[in-house]
Amino acid sequence: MKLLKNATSPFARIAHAALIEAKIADLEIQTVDPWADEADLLASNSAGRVPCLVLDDGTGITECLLIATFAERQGKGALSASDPKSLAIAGTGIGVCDAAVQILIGRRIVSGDFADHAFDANPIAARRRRSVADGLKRLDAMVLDTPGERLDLGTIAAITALDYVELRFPGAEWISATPRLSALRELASDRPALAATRPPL
Ligand SMILES: N[C@@H](CCC(=O)N[C@@H](CS)C(=O)NCC(=O)O)C(=O)O
Repeated sequence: MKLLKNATSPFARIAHAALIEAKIADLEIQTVDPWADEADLLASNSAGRVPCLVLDDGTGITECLLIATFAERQGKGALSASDPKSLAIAGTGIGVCDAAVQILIGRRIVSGDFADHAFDANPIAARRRRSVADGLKRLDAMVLDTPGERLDLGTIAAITALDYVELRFPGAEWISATPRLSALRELASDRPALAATRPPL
């Protein structure tokens, strides 16, 4: 099977990390640009977004949490993705990623360029910043002190959220420190699911 992804999408990272943690064999990775209307991506995902998992029979599974659900079932328990606390953390982590991505997309809608921050003055941008900041605070209170022997979906999503926010909003003064989540990230840093999917600096 083949995962269509790019290097920076937090959703693609969650899907990829879940597939690695679930020990899915013969996983091919195809890097695509979700903003370029690439034919391979549009053929498997009408929304034209990453991630998209294409099975050997051509079935396309979109949405990172659905891919994680598939990974959990295929992996026969190697990925823990159904414990209620882990699901609560995963949902909060995805909420942070979603709000952060929406700020980037807002910038692109307003000025056509991620680097132009005109959108950031919009009240919707302020709401999304609040979601990011409050979500990270909540994750900091919720996450495990140490990663389990196998990473669970909540831990994957929480660390992905922190890495993505730091990538997109380096040094932002509206984001508080996250000592527990940062410590968990450090402890889990060499786990293949995280190390092999880390976004570029
Ligand atoms: N809800 C989706 C979100 C996927 C998504 O928004 N991916 C972004 C990259 S971070 C994308 O492909 N954007 C291209 C576009 O919106 O056209 C998921 O959980 O997988």
